[in-house]
Amino acid sequence: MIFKSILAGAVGLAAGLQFTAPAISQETVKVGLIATLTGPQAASGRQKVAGARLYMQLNGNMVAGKKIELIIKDDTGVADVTRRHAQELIVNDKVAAIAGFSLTPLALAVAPVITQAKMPAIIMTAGTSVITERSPFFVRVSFTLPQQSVPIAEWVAKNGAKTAVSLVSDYGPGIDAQNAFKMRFEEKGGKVLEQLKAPLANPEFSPFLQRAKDLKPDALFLFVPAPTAGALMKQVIDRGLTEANIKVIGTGDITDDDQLNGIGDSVLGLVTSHFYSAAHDSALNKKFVAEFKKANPGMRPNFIGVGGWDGMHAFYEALKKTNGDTDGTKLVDAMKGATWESPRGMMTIDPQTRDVIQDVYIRKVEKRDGELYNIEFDVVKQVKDPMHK
Ligand code: VNL
Repeated sequence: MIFKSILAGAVGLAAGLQFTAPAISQETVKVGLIATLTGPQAASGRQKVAGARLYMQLNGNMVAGKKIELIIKDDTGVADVTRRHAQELIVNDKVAAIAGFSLTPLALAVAPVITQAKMPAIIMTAGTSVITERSPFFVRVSFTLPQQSVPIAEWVAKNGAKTAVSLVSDYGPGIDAQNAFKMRFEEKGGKVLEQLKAPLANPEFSPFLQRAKDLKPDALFLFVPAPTAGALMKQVIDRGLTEANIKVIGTGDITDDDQLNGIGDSVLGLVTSHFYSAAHDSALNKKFVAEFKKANPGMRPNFIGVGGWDGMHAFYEALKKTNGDTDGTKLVDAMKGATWESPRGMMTIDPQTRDVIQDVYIRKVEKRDGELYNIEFDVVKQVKDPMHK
């Protein structure tokens, strides 16, 4: 009896095997998404995961005959945790690529790991220029701070500012933003009176804002990582800086679409430069925003969400190009020079630097249908990072 049923089971198994053989040979290709889902920067991880998932939802999970599986890890914003997840994803999960990286130190932490493993790593957020130079396996679909800061320096100089003060978070992207801003503003005849830096952790901006106010510059240039924007802008408003005859400007991180409605009407009219606005006027972006909202009730996509979307797109297209070959070097080569339409507009991966070339928009905070948006009114076309040699 037992023997019979084992036999029957074995026959069934054999038949089943034969029947499902094509499905078994259908390989799964894994992508590890390391996001910051807890801690002070958790808003970034939420956006990134939502953007990546939406891309897969709307574009399917079959690429070059392989099934794409996304493995999501929370690095809590701590570089050691990012590195450990990267190692485990590579060694245990055998992923074909990793992606994510909110804060610059998290991206830098995986550079030696990906170089050694020849593992493509798609940067969806972090914006310090030097990151892509730290490993030939980095590809960036987000932005760099110098790329965003130069256009706003030009805009504010053109609009009559002769003096400026900058205030940034004291780490990679802040330093990059501040230096690029100063370089171009002074090339255009302006003078940066002081470059102020506030600690990244537990930010207390008030003393720096008071110092900036006392210097009475024509303009105050600001950068903080987007999840910190609400805290910064509240203190900017409380100090009366937006009314003090000082033109407050910055990169779009300070008015990002996730935080903006919470910051409130006091920032109406504030001008920033950035590569993405939820109000960007294109058919693809309208669809992206509508689908994002439908899939994530109560959320509106920001530039980090778009980074999640475009990071998946870069991977899908590369895998198509290699006909499903997951060799890391081949995948990175396939991403070099790739051009596509993103919800942000057209973008290209620079084949020399593996960094993103894209339009940078000048935008102003306005109210539309009862919500605050960054409304684009000028554009610098296809900007390369100015720091890469
Ligand atoms: C960075 C740059 C992070 C800009 C951000 O938000 C941002 C970074 C998380 O490179 O650390 O808005």
